[in-house]
Amino acid sequence: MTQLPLAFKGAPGSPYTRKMLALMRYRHIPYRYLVGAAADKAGMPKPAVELLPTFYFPDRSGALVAVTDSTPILRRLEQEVAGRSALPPDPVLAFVDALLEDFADEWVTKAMFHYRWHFAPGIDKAGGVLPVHFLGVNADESMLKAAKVQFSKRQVGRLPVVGSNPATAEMIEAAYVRLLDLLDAHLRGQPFLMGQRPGASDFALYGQLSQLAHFDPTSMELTLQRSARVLAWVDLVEDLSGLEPRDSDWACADPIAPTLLALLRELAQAYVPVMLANARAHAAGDKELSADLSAGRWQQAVVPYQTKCLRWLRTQYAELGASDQSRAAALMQAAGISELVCATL
Ligand SMILES: N[C@@H](CCC(=O)N[C@@H](CS)C(=O)NCC(=O)O)C(=O)O
Repeated sequence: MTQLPLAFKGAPGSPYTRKMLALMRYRHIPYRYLVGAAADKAGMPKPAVELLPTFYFPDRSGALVAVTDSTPILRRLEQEVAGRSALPPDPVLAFVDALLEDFADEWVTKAMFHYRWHFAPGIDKAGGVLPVHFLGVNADESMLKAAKVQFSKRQVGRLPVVGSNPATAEMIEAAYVRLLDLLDAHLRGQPFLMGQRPGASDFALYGQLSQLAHFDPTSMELTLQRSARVLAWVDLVEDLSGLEPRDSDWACADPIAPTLLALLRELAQAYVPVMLANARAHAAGDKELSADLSAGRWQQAVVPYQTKCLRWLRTQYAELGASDQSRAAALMQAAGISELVCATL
């Protein structure tokens, strides 16, 4: 059983940290937020791959174990802490929620990384601010200056790893603008992706937008120009501790709201073809993937972790009962994204 308050390591500039913080505030899960170096100073264990956030859960003997990956952790917290669930009870809506959660985590994050490390004002701001989160506000100025140079260089160097390069930059930016418009249209009808109460996908999207709309200067300005509504939504999802959700507040999966279907259609533009191309390239032992999108050719390094994400989604789909699976299949078809679960790799 989870020991509360739940300790975890994170940082304000990490979209997945922000996803989990907002989730825990909404779910009334008490937590201990160990920012930057605090976890190491407290002697917390290290995970196999150091990622933010890292959660510390007790094993059977009570010893703390470091655990990463927000998506399975969110589900583990549903098992261990009751009430105020962020997972829809209708299995078809839960599948839609998982799809949109993964889209935010694995696709929208490309926009987040691109806007942060592609444009000079973004590099300057992130390079200046983010190291302070780790080194402390009272860190020595010369140390911060050196960290700024070193950290920015490392992150800019990772742009191609997440898929931002001269050929894809325009595609990423156009996709972000489309997302803002789709989200704006949806939020005119209901306050969350999942209806009158938030689901996992709301927190995942919030996590990425906490940076895109509120930190990185180029995307901040763009977000405000395009939709003050989306910007305000991010402010609100940050702390939903006062929302009193009811069972009847979940969205309906059939018929699905036209604005939610429009968002699912967006997944066909790049997320689905890139996830499939990634899995195929990984299975073939290739290091690079390429996918022909309607906007042009997408090329980037293979991301092995995303083959795991695809597998999770396919398992969730395969485990749907027969009638739920045909409801989900009809939805996927209407959105033009059936391949995600049907294509043989
Ligand atoms: N799949 C992970 C992703 C976590 C992740 O990528 N975190 C980033 C920061 S937002 C990180 O720690 N990157 C490692 C690094 O920068 O070295 C999750 O859902 O939590």
